[in-house]
Amino acid sequence: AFAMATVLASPVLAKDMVVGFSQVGSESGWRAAETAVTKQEAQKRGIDLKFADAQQKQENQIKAIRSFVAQGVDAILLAPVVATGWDEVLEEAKDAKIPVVLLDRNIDTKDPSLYLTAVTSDQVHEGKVAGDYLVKEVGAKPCKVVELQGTTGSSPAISRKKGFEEAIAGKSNITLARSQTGDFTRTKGKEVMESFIKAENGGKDICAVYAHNDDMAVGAIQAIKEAGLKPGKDIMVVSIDAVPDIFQAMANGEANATVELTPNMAGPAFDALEAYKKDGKEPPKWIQTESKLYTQADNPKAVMESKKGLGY
Ligand code: GYE
Repeated sequence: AFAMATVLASPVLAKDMVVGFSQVGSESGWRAAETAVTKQEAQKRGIDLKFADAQQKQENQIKAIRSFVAQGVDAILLAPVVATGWDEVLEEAKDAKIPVVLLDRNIDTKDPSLYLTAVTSDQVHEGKVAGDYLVKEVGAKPCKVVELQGTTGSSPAISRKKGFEEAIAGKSNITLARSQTGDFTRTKGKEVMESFIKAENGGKDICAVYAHNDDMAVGAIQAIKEAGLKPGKDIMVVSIDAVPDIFQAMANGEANATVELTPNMAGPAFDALEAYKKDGKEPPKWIQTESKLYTQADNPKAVMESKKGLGY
């Protein structure tokens, strides 16, 4: 266990808490919403949030964490861009008795005491939900799938690939023909989809695109249209996040399904930190957020409207 509760000198009230947040960057609509919600949640609770945008670079995150430690913050939120390479800097935070909460992505470490808790979805499950949907829709038809992966080495890219592959395993009519990173961005998602289309008979041989996030799916939709094909019909589009733009695409019949990920990871993180700081109550090691499938049948326009105010 994270052996810190006993050494806390005096309880820190939420409104006196200073929390450093090392954010990945602003690669996606979901990420921008997470940043917005985190700032709102901090403000609501009277937490002084120190925000650092790492622009996708782990070295920037390491620098930010060191600076938070030097400033003596009460806690650190870390959305780790990649899964590996955190032990050294997290040991520094631990030595300084500063609890670290992981947000939305996991890390690979042999020492779980390096962080207090992780607020994430089950990313393997998300990939599985997306894959199960596709398997059901495709039925017995032959289907060549192309995959747009998230940032190489990030936990959601690794796990969403794994879960999807589990879902299509043993389905001999479904093949994962091509898979490449689109770095979770629209621009790269579009670029990579263009190259897939070129390599697959102008896109005519592609039956579905599975994107690890909605932004890449939106980029892919653009590429499919420019190739003269109909996204959502000629090529099915399945992704993850549930940002408003994908509901618009679903309402237009241009996307088929998405798996919802809440941008409010900070709420549960702050709850856990407040309880921990107040009476040393250790949270569970994993605070899991929900993963819900939405399709064109789920009134996408209304869902889109209901998302407003949640950081979107
Ligand atoms: O799905 C994607 C973002 O880490 C789970 O990162 C998160 C992912 C999210 O860029 O849009």
